[in-house]
Amino acid sequence: MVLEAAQRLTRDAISQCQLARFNTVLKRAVRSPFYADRLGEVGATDVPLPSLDHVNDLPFTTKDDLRASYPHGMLAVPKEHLVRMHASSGTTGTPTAIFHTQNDLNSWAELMARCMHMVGLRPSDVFINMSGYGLFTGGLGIHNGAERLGCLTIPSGAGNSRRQIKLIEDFQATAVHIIPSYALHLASVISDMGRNPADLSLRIALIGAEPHTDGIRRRIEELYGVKAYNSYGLSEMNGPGVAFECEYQDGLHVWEDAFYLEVINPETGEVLPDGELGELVLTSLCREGMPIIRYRTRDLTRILPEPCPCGRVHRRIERIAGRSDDMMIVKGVNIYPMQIERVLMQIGEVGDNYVIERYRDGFMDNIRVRVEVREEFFVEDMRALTGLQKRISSSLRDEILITPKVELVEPKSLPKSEGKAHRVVDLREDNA
Ligand code: DLL
Repeated sequence: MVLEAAQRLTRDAISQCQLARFNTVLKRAVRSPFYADRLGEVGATDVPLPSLDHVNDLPFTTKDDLRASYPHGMLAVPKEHLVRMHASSGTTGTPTAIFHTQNDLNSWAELMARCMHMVGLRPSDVFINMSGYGLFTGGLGIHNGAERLGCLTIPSGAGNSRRQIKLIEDFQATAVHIIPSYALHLASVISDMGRNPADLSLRIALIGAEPHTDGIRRRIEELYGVKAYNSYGLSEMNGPGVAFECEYQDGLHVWEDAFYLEVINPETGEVLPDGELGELVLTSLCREGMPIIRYRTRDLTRILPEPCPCGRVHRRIERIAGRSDDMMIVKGVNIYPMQIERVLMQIGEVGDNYVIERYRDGFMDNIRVRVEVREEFFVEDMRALTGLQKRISSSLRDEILITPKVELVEPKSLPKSEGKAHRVVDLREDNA
């Protein structure tokens, strides 16, 4: 019941609790060396915000700030109050560490359980978490939510596809958490075993942790005969459990009693009105151990202004269009990998994996899109393949305004990672 009530908070209740919680979080944050300085600079260390309109006066926090204050500069409590640390999934540069108290973990599990409840998971479900455990928050974060909801929770972890399939079958799993690119790979392993993924007992898939298009979601739904719900989060804001699709699968509700939500113009920092595309900025409203204020996620999205037909008033964001740092400039045109995926997924012959290679062509940057073709279309008829290649090129040109090189490759020939997919490979000399 508590889970249901939290989803159904009224707008008034959300606004009231946001202001109170924002001020509590500010009070906690100034106990950390980082925010004592940062908030001190704008004179915001001991005066509560009179209204949420004043959030705008507070400085942003960036990934570089987290790196510079690594490991303990943002701690707002004594170390003995902490019970868990996670780290973000970045592979380059100084890592970032995020710390949690027991209360932080409890509220995270509650939020995660709320997401799962929203899409219809119940204690009667058998839930398999195919996320990597360890520092990645998709493991323990999702796990604790599922247990909090009361599901039988199987921590199978990433990879080892045959064992995953056996676990689903032996325990008649009804729900799964799985990274979208791995869901497609697992389906092909099941098909290779001469089986149909749709014959498994699954009814719900929670998919997230990496950018993906609605086309990929539809493929997953068709392959497994499930409803697949987009799940968004980031380590800096706990991990999964920040925003989640409801039964209408049209945008992700951000739990606004726990996160203060803004979308800004990434160039100017100006807050944009609902409906405009920009960079998502989040403030954790419930954190004790390591509050983070106005965090620039670098994820691009917009707040959907229309009310959701489900009646929940926690505002929705559109699925993530890309990251500001994923943008490629090719022949003067700005291109995001998700634009390319959207086009590819509309072409029936295109298989489940692709990679975008950036390379130097004389003095210019260019891109090559290597695309797996579905088994049944990968025929020896050169004419058919050349026709397909031309069709992909021209559809891409319509979307991204330049004509990239397109190379068709055999099914299952492109590298596959067990974690988040690496869709863009940079082959330019100075980046090799
Ligand atoms: O990926 C948390 C998570 C785990 C979310 C499991 C959902 C499920 P990080 O490793 O810190 O945390 O990576 C966060 O991944 O800023 C986005 O760029 C991207 N991302 C996460 N979920 C989505 C999504 C976890 N549903 C970064 N769609 C974020 C698009 C996503 N991008």
